[in-house]
Amino acid sequence: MFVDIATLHIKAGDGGNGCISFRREAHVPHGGPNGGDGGKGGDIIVAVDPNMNTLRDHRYRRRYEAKRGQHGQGSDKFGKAGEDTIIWVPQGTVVRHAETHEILADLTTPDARCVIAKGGKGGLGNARFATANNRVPRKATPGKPGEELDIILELKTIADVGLVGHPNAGKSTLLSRLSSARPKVAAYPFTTLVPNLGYVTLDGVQSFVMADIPGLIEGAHEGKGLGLDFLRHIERTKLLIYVIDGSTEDPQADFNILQTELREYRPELLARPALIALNKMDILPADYAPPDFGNLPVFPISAVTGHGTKPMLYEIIRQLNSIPPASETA
Ligand SMILES: Nc1nc2c(ncn2[C@@H]2O[C@H](COP(=O)(O)OP(=O)(O)OP(=O)(O)O)[C@@H](O)[C@H]2O)c(=O)[nH]1
Ligand SMILES: [Mg+2]
Repeated sequence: MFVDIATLHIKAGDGGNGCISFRREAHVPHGGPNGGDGGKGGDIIVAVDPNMNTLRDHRYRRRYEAKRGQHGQGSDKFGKAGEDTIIWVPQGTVVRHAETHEILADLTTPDARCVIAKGGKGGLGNARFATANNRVPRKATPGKPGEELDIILELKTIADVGLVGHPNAGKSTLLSRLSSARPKVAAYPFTTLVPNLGYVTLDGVQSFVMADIPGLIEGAHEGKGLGLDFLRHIERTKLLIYVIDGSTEDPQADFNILQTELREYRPELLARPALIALNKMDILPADYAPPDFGNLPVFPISAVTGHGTKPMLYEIIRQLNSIPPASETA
């Protein structure tokens, strides 16, 4: 499970002030009050953008303000309301009050939106205060301040598919090939130090979430390399993809090492539906015969060129569709 968190400071717009004004026309001796009301300040609204998948964009924009309402004017002109500010978030985002941790909104549907900070009401113009006894009211009220608070956005994503492989096998390359994620790729081991998530689309439809995690080596369960701790990120995936570098001396032995390490971490992981992405086919001879990996389906691919990935994607979708949805426990 990947948890994305962003803390934002938000300030709704202040209300505009009411206006004190009197009619001044040559032929009207005692002009009455005509000060208009101030406009309402803009609200801060949090709304779902179904195309967003992470809170990444909010890490850099920490402060949101909505426009203030305009002040009232003479001639009974009301101030214009301030424009609302919309903070776009991915579906599934929970909005909390940063201090009390109270849930302010839980945006579960693709069209969910919620006012999180209300704009201040506009003040009243003096036209409102005219009475039989007071025809020249010199009174107007100021606009109310807009609400201001710190909020925490929280998004929990469960990856559907986890990539498991040795360092340098091409996991990050595959993720960047299949999704818009841009994890670092380099020709040395342990390039990936923290897991990356990508949203894989097939035939233009968002299909599933794929997680790229750091490479595993023999002895990882004893702490070698980066250890096994990051496997918790893929513990709840429905499907595992073993990314095997087909150009190494013994891809079969590489695969066995991966399985041994997974078994050491959690034997249940071996029972999880899985398939093999036999990678780097572009640098192997055309007559290369894939070794035997037991019962698992093998897809010879090139993460660099994308060759062979489409049939693998169809198989992934097929398998995901045949797995009943996992019950949510956390
Ligand atoms: N020729 C070829 N090279 C590839 C392919 N896939 C990945 N590579 C190269 O292999 C190297 C490692 O790729 P990464 O995607 O960083 O590998 P990784 O599995 O994420 O590695 P770690 O993050 O270290 O665990 C890079 O130099 C890639 O360009 C492929 O299909 N063909
Ligand atoms: Mg990597």
